[in-house]
Amino acid sequence: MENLEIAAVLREMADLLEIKGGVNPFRIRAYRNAVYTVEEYATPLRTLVEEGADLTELPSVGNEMASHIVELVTTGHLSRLVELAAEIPRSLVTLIRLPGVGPKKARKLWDELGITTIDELEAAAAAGQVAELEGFGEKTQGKILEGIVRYRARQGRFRLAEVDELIRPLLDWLRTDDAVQHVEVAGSYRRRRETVGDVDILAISSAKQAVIDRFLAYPQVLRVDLAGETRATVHLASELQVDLRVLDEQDAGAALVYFTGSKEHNIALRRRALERGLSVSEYGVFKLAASDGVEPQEDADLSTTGRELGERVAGRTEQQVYESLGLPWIPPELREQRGEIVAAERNELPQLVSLEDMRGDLQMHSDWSDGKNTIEEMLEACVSRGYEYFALTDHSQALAMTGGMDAEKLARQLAAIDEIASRHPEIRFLRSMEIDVLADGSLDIEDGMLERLDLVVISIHSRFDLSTADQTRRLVRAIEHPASDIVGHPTGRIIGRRDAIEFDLAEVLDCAAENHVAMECNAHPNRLDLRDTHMMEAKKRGVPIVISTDAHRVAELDLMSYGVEQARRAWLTPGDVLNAGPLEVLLSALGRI
Ligand code: DGT
Ligand code: CA
Ligand code: CA
Ligand code: ZN
Repeated sequence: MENLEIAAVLREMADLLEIKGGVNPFRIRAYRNAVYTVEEYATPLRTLVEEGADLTELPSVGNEMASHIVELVTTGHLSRLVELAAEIPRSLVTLIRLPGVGPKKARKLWDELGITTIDELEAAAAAGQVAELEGFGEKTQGKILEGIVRYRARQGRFRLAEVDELIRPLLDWLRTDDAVQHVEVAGSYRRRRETVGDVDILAISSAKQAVIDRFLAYPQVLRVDLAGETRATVHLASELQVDLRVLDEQDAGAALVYFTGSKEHNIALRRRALERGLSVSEYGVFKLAASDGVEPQEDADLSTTGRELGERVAGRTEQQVYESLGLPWIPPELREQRGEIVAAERNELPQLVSLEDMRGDLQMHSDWSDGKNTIEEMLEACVSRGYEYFALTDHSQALAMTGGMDAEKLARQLAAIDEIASRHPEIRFLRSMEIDVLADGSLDIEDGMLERLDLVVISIHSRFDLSTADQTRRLVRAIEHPASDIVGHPTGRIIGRRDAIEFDLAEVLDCAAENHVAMECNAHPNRLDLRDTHMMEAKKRGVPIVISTDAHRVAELDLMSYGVEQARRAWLTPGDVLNAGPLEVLLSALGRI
């Protein structure tokens, strides 16, 4: 069992205990803290269990949690959960994922209306029964109905980082088999889309059945949906669907192009091939028998073009496939039919930014607000990642639950920073802060303090519900503040959980360009905010982008790769990303020097 799956069981325990009610809050917290530890833990806990390590040495893991983890790893299930599920319907935990439904409300819905599932809740809310319950009301009922629509919309899609975590051990499992020559993941995963529907794995082997057998024997396979001679489809315990195709080496390039997609990109390639008297499919690029002027067909599979296939001209590598169509190789992140084929034809594909280009991280928190590490630990972690500069951005006071700083606390922090920075000349310490944009667009700290900062990040953390006009006005006013440099996670969305706030994107971007304010691409895989298409719009309007992790602990500094991947999907080059460049250029683009 993978860490993510162990964490999911412990989280379900905590949720069920909370819905049950009357449970000591410390017990529930013990589960939640353990969830955190397990999710964050870099190596699979099963290896610790196999080695007989003492799990209680892990942070927030006591005897009870340790024995739960051992039971899960060795048996695949948790008897306490089975017992609890006999008392409380497990499906109730899905209800508390909806906005406006906490554990107490879920319990009440079950007690009073017998609701145990989202479908039942939807029916009851649509019939107006939910509003009548004490403590609910019309507003909550409306919010619940909206939440259900959104819940359904995202169902079945996994965040990219979740997929990374689930799929890496499976790839290792396949790669250690002698029958497997090479494994590659295609599909939306390879295009680094922010969410992934299913995972498309391609394996090269001359012993196909052996590879299929190895795949089906993966311990996390929950059920087998299809098992053929060269392909199989399974669901993992996490409910993630994985397709495997086993290929001959000579077909690998063509298959990789085809299964990487996107579908729209494939269709455009196929049309281009037909115009050149060629046919492209997952099996290769072939000459078509003597052209008789048949019109290229828009969609249909190649086999249905009704023309004879001639000589095979490409298929072993992706490079060859593109070359046979008169194109340079196109990076997977660009294969979304957003102009990449035209750009490739003209040899105008962008030199995409890469992780190695990044010279600093411009949003992170320390234990002065809601971060878990000290300032110095964060600094040292930035040094060890080879950064030239970094910005420490603890919260302002409006975010009270984060220990946000008022002017007095900031003054103390600045003194502490002076002392730490003086001992670390190896990296440039940017004194910064993530300052709340209040509902009226003013900033959550005195102007006098802003002058003492090297860099000012402004973010919205409240009043997500303002009208489009008010939200636009709020952002414009904040961006126009002379101290503002970067808008943090500009749309505030949390993937699958909270929608983006509504504002006039064009107006806000134009205002940012005019005021030398950058937009952040928040690299946290739950946010990825701005998203790819918004960043393309920002680039078009001359707004600089920064990519920041918003790390709340040292390990999260490594989330930078997710931000970079989204920036690549937005066609950004190192020149478009301020923190991929030298500090002087960054500060000058922000009007600081
Ligand atoms: P997903 O799984 O929803 O995140 O998105 P993809 O892009 O991974 O889509 P998927 O898994 O349905 O198919 C993988 C690739 O296979 C897709 O990107 C392109 C190719 N493909 C699938 N269906 C078609 C099709 O009907 N026509 C063409 N030309 N290609 C297809
Ligand atoms: Ca897929
Ligand atoms: Ca698929
Ligand atoms: Zn924030």
